[in-house]
Amino acid sequence: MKEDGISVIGVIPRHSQNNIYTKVKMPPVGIISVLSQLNNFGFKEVYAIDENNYGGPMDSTGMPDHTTLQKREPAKIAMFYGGMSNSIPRMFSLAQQYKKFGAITIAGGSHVDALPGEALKSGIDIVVHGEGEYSAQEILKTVVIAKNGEAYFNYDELIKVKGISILDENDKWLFTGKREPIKNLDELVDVDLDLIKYMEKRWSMIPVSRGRGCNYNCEFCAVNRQYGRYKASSPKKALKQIIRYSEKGYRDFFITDDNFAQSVNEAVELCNMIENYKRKFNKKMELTVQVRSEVAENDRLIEAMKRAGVTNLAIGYESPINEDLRAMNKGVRVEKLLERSIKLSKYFYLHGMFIFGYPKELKPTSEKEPELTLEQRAKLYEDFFKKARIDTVQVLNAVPIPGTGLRAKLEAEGRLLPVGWDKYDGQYLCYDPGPDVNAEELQNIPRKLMKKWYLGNVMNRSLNYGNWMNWVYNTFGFPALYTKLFFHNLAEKKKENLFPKRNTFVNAWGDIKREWRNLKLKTCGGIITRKWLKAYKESDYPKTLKEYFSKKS
Ligand code: B12
Ligand code: SF4
Repeated sequence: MKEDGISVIGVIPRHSQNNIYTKVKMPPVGIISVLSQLNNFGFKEVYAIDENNYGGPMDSTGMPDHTTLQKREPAKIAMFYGGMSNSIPRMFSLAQQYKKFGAITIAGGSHVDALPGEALKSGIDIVVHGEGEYSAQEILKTVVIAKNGEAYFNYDELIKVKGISILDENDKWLFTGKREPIKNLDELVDVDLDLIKYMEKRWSMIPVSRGRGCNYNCEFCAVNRQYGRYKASSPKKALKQIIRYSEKGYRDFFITDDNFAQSVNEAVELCNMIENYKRKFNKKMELTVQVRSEVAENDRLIEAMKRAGVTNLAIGYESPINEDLRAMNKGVRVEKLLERSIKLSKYFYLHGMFIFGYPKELKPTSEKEPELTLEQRAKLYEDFFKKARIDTVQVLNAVPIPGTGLRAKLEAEGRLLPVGWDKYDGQYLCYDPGPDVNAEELQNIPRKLMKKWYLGNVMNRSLNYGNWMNWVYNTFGFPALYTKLFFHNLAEKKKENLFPKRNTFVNAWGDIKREWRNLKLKTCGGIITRKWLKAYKESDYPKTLKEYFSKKS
């Protein structure tokens, strides 16, 4: 930290707590990457706080106390992560607070990228579209520091910066024009997570961002629209980041790319590098990656991932119904999803992400076809979880995220419900499903599915509270469990000629580990699910939903 000059704060606003990932402490890398590029700008201090992992001073409402933070280290530039819609109300209230402190407020991320006008009216001075690293550098070059220490930007210079939105002299929205995407991600300064101060806990996982964008274009997703086709930094750069944090004692890593295997050769190269590093320095490491099910088609990649220490795959299955997958433009069929998932389950733990009741276009009565009921759909989901051998599941309502084709469609049809951004976390229905679907039932089924998965059926929830029976069985029935799994694997091995090969002895141990792991996660998931259900019941949302539809009818 320098003695004089002005300071810059980056803020990751508190997001919804109704999420299966609530307990996972991991910062979004995008804003930290932006801040990491500001090293040589002569600022007194550049630092960040993550309100989702925060142990600093608190205010009387139990939220991070920015007034005290400002007293400790006044920041004249406040940068906000605006990529998560459910944290947007918090971001706006912080931006207004920072404006009162006299700071220039800047935000980037997929939400503000899609809705700059809203942000500019809610306390944000500058919205950065797309990738923020070079735009932020250029913006900050236009900042002028007055003799009294106040900071403001040079408007004439600012409007020359491409890829930003501001309000012009007449308070009208002004977009400065499209910016070219960053060509060489290797040239960026490495992401420095140490910029984040006042942490409450060590990170659960270290996020490593190698690539951006996606070659698919699912209707409900903002990625392709924000970034376009996939591009990535070199495997060497990602390895450097992994080594840096491995040397700080971290063992769990999360590759944040939407599809780790988008470029198979580079994914294999990175895996080989990680394997070599682990072997050479005798390091233990576990990696979680997000992939599409197509990864099952490539044995060379599966083998490399296994050897590198990839243990968890997060897969967006989305739906076990072909009609839904087609409407989403997911580019896969259920039969393939199932076949691939069964294969992948033999090598990895699978986390399945699902959307329930995907909204269809409203059709005139004459064109309507008979549809599955919501109950029938729910049953298909439950069957699929089991058949696809998924370890942990997440079932959400479809969220009309800003910047997606889904939102554009629902908006054009006048089907967006008047709910706040805080409800955009997948736990709440945010759109009108149309006259043939019971909105209340549609709202409740995803949570029922989660409840059943993590807490069991009614009988299980009362008799086997906290899964105590399973804990007892796993602990004392250990030899029986091992023998059962050993013979099960032996029989499977005879039936299937799997490649990469699996060792029956080792795999029985692996399966026992899986039983323990899943039991632990189910028990934790059960606690989180109970909390949500309680929070939901106590919230005003069920009433809002009822009132909206009764008024409409
Ligand atoms: C990794 C990831 C996760 C991880 C980790 C999250 C984390 N802490 O990073 C996990 C799995 C936990 C997760 C969970 C969820 N996620 Co998520 N996630 C992602 C993913 C795939 C990558 C994020 C990332 O690292 N991107 C790479 C960086 C480099 O890009 P970036 O963040 O966009 O940042 C760049 C620019 O936006 C800009 N920028 C960003 N901030 C700022 C700030 C300033 C000041 C400036 C100048 C520029 C700037 O510059 C950056 C660098 O170029 C994104 C999709 C995506 N590709 O972005 C979804 C995404 C962010 N997730 C999304 C969602 C919805 C969720 C969930 C709510 C899903 C759910 N219902 O469970 C949960 C919420 C978790 C929670 N607790 O609230 C949505 C958010 C959309 C929205 N408007 O709300 C996204 C965009 C995916 C989508 N569906 O379209 N997620
Ligand atoms: S959901 Fe996944 S596969 Fe589909 S566009 Fe988004 S990132 Fe790509």
